[in-house]
Amino acid sequence: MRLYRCKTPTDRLCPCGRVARELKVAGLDFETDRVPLSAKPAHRQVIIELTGQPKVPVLVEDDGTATHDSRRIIERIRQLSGGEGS
Ligand SMILES: N[C@@H](CCC(=O)N[C@@H](CS)C(=O)NCC(=O)O)C(=O)O
Repeated sequence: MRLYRCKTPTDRLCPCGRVARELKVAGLDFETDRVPLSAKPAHRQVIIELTGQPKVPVLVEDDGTATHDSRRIIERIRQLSGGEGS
């Protein structure tokens, strides 16, 4: 799976980092794609195409399922890792 996230260089400061931490704790393999700021919508075209909105984090599973909003992504990670909500 692939995590689209912002350029904040730590996992401690923002929703993207929160999701990255959760993926690591769950032990799920993922690739990271850091996207530029959404101030220029063209920079987030791939995100808009995937989710209809410009914000990251966005998690794309291997079957193409895309989830946005960190709270929803964290619920999904817990389902995928067999935890709460599965
Ligand atoms: N409620 C959203 C907030 C997402 C959010 O604000 N993401 C930031 C990056 S951490 C963003 O895309 N900001 C706009 C930008 O980077 O231009 C969530 O929890 O996922």
